[in-house]
Amino acid sequence: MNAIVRLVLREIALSLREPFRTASGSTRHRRILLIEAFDADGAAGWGECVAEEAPSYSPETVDTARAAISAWVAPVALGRRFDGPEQVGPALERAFRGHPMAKAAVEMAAWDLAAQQEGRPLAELLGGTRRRVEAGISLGMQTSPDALARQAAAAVGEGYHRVKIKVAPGEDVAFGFAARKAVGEEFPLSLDANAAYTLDDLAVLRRLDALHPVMIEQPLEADDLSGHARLADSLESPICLDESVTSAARAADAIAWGAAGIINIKPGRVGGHGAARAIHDLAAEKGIPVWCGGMLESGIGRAHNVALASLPGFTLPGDLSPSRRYWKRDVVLPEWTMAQGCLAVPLDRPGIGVEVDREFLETLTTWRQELRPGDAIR
Ligand code: OSB
Ligand code: MG
Repeated sequence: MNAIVRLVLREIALSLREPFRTASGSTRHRRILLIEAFDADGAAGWGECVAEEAPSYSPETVDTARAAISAWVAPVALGRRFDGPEQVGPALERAFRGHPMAKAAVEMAAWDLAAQQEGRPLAELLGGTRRRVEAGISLGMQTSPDALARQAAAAVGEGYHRVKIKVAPGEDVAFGFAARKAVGEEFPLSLDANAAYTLDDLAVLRRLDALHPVMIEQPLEADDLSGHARLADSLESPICLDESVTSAARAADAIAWGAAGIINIKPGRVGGHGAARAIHDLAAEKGIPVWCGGMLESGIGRAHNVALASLPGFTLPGDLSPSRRYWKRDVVLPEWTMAQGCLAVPLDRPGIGVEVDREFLETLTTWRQELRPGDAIR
């Protein structure tokens, strides 16, 4: 691929239609860090950083990612000859430790850029085989079980292939029962605890298990692989890991430990498409189903997720909802839409397959920085 000669970092402010509450906090107004990677011919690739404002879901934040990209990621990516985008992730891994979300934002922009340079859809470059991907919805925590039940029933009516609800100690059993009743006995319902429980909560986790969810996502803290392995032995429901899986190496450990019956792959969490693909390949080899998670992304991050989810091992519906579920107006054209509970993989256009609405983006931009080879900002 042609070298990246300029990076434009930008932060935008984008408000969700409704606050999204999980065990790790509530979000209404998102600060989203976007990356644009240019080559010398003016071709551009887009990336989106999934870090949130506060270090609740992960240790990284929008501000740490901004700093890490300016000081450490950009100098590795800029001006360097890479044979292909698959070399960008390993170069970043060798260069410095941690900061997978900061690395992923630039790595993914490099994948889009490479796809643009080749005039091929990103999904195809990644090895995708699906023309459409099944959508699931992740419902934020509600003030009452009735309110959650209404949302869950509406989601089934809209055609989603899976409904996930957020649970936390004290807001779990009654909400879970209400959701199960609303979606019906056979419908794929899943529970996501965002690391809110401990092994001392086994009694309540057993009551949630009795709802026969398709999985219980990240019940215990991120670092606790052995705890998840013990829990997997105590419950019927498969345990899915999200926060715990920050790299391909960690995914390998989780599988070897018996800590992950299912893996939620978010390319933006694990260091980018290269690592996401490695986890996909390993999971397929070990017979572990995977699905593509989400982080309340704009249409740009969503495009990357859709492209990844088109790979053959993504056999379960992802947290991939259409634009209007999140935003009054998305930053891409066309916006992401859902038909028969699926998002179409844009295979008729190069790169991420959607156009960034630059005019609208300018009105949302709160901070901007340009980086060229040689100007690491420390
Ligand atoms: O745990 O999967 C999660 C959103 C932000 C941070 C973490 C998570 C989520 C979601 C929403 O569940 C998924 C989406 O629709 O983007
Ligand atoms: Mg999760």
